[in-house]
Amino acid sequence: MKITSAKVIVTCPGRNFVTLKIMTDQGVYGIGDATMNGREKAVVAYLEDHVIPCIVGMDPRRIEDIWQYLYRGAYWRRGPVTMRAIAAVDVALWDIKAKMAGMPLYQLLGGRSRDGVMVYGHANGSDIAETVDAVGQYIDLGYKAIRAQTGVPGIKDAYGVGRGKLFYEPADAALPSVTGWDTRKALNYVPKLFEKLRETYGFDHHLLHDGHHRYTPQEAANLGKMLEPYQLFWLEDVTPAENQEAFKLIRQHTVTPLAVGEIFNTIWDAKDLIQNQLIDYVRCTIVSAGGVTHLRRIADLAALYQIRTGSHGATDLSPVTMGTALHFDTWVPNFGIQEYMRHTEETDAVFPHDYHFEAGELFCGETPGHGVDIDEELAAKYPYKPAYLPVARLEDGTMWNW
Ligand code: KDG
Ligand code: MG
Repeated sequence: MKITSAKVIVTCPGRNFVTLKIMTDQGVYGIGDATMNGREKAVVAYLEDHVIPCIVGMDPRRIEDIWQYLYRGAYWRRGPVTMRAIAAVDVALWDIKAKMAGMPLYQLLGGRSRDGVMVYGHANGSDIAETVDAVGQYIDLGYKAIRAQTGVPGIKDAYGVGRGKLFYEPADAALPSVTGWDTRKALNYVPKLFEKLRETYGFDHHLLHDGHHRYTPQEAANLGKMLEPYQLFWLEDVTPAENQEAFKLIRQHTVTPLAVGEIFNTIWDAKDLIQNQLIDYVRCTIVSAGGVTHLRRIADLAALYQIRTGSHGATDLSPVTMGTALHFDTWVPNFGIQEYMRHTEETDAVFPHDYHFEAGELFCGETPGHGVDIDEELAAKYPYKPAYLPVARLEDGTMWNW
């Protein structure tokens, strides 16, 4: 069996997505997601100029060997562009293998470990009252877990506050828009949101919060401690994780569970955090961390330390990643939770898929493969549109972490 050709499809049904389609001499094809929010074309060039010419003619059944060829063979290891390109190939090849086997992907991974996959949705508002209402809407929709983000008085466009309902798109301008940040104001305000949420809805639902890399380790420890009475499911990306040791300080001061990993690309980014038991959930997902083949290694390492998965699932991860992640979640023994930020109707139409939401859980389908396709004709109607994530500055103009 041979790979005969491959192509990259870029489409913007409300936001940009980069999709790789691999064709074979047996008529079976597979698709993988290669989207990198705000830097899409870098991955397109990597795939078109440096990956596709190498894999045409290879045996698509040799998934592991092709993964190693692309990782070791590039010499330049790791990094978000390389690992997304590898992920796109890997997912397309798993799709092909599962289609050839006539099985849904989760069966090839080891079979079903659970019926449904608990997801969390994004509730947000411009202030506490609006966010409390938004959380109520998710509860009415049957969600068991909800991430809550609020605008903070005095901060321009605090992270996570959207314009739409059930989904929002942070990459919203042809050049990065400038948002603000002030840690003191956030530390004074965010705990009040969770106090109000528990007072209003009690303790039956899981609540989550994303710090989006804004706090220093000491400030993060302080936030974790202040949130303890509200029993969060997790506090996410509370400080940047390039220095994995930073989490020691946070861990020494708070029992609020910690989640990290949506911008990690390899097991090496998470190794010290996992082996020193500095986190509770690892948030790497299919597209950013080298596909199914590599994510499985991360999850297996995490399992040794009772750390569970919590795959990133924002709107910039295409339905191809969501579908594949759901097969992964259905199998992985140390599953924690899956993020689920809904896509627009336009996006769902471009990527026909067989997963569905019911009572706070997502269910992958039984179609052979990962269950997600791309309607190329429809995709062509939505040409690429430059869109960047915002940047953040402190009040005095200093650049901060968005
Ligand atoms: O492209 C960036 C988004 O994926 C990110 O800001 C979303 O932090 C995020 C989350 O937790 O979903
Ligand atoms: Mg996040």
